[in-house]
Amino acid sequence: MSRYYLGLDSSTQSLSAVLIDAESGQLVNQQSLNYAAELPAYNVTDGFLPSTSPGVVHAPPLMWVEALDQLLKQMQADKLPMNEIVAVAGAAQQHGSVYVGADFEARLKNCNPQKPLQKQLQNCFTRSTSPIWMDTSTTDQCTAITKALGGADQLIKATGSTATERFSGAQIKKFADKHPEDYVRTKAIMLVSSFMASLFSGRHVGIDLTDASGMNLLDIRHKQWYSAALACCGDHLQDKLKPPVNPQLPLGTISTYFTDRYGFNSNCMVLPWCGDNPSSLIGLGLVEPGMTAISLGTSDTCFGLFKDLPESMSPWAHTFIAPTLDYMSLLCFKNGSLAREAVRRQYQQSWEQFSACLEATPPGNQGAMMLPWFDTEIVPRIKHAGVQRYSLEATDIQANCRAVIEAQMIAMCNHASAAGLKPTSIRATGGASQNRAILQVMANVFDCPVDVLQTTTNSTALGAALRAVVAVERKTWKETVQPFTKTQYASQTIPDAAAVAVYQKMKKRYAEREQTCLMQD
Ligand code: XUL
Repeated sequence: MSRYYLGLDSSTQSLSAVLIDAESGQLVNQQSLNYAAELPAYNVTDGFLPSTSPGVVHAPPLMWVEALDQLLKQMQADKLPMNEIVAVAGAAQQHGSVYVGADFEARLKNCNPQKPLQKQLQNCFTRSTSPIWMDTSTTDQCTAITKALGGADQLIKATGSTATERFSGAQIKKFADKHPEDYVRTKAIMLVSSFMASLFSGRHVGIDLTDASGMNLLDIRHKQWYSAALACCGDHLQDKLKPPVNPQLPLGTISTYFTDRYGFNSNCMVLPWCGDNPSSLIGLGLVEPGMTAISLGTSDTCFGLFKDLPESMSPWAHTFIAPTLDYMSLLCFKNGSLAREAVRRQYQQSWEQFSACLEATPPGNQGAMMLPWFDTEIVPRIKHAGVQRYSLEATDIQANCRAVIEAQMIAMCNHASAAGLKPTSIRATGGASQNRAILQVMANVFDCPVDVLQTTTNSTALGAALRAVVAVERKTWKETVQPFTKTQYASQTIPDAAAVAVYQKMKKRYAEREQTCLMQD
């Protein structure tokens, strides 16, 4: 007997669905709908609206609603077993906020299954477009929040991040300050995640803890709203938000709109939706403290699970609450494949030749070192971009290939540890994870084994479906994720003890050199 679970991912550019069978451990179906291509009436490019105001990046919330109707219609047309889905959960792009008036909830409750949802919700928004995570227009609000809450260190300690432009607290403050009347008539403020969960529940549901920790508004130690931050960002904000919800507690059964229109079973459970990064943690199988993912893409990201918050927290990382209710850190390094490609091209090397250079040079690069800032950096924030070489001749092709990889891995390891992560195993994804010479440097620097995951499934949507399995079937995280998160190679890349010792010393030297280049706030 199959047990189907549906996971959705409302991302910046598309809405995706993953249907799994928890009984067989199989992926049953996955599909996706691209907003720009399939909903052209909303006039978005890459999922957001054109704007002439600097830093402003918004998207129309009704587009996410219509995408949901379209995707479910497609699933029904594909004769997927809608009636047998045990539970549905989702995840959404983090930080985006949705503002509705007093009639939103009544309209949701009384939705007519004969008519599309977006037609029934179209006049209930008090802010017609939603600021999303790409918006950087709130620098002034961030300065005000930092000041009001006693400085950057205090804010990081309480909320897990410094005041961040894209985070929802600053976005809400901007709306409350600049459009006070619209703010007053706003009955509810949701994130994209809780907005989508509200549609399924047929009522306004609170923001889940994982996404709430991307707002600069949550006291992450006590897992409740941080009242000083709420007071700074808008009057009576708590009433508009509702208390944050535990991502693993089912919200109830699915609303009749979905049973009547798409054939969902009336017993189908609805779970809160999470932020996409916390969800993808689960979809990549990172369910125990110490498990860490490194994605080697245009930018490199490192995120993983840990139990206890460190006393002093890194100003460059973001700490969120994870779906397991542990903590997760997220670090984004802008100089990712950009820097690797720059070196490879500068020395006219193919990727095979680049790997051969890594293999021909010893760990530690005989004392040579690079600070690999081909562009400005996020982790850490540096005074200015510029590559620096120490005991490293610019003409030495082999040493430069090794230097860029060692610098990236050492920076990642040092900053991950400052953010509370203590990696015990790493799952690598992204283009450069196919290069085993790079993985060997990673294993040696972090002193832990590295796996490469098969990533043919959308890990964010998969993470949501797996969360639903854990919540409903009360199975452990480990046994639930295992059948769905297979590694690509039979063998792991294992650290080499001699190289590990070399890197211990090199990490200290790197940190000292980096320190002299930091931007002073
Ligand atoms: C994380 C972030 C993005 C969004 C979009 O802080 O802003 O990763 O979640 O996917």
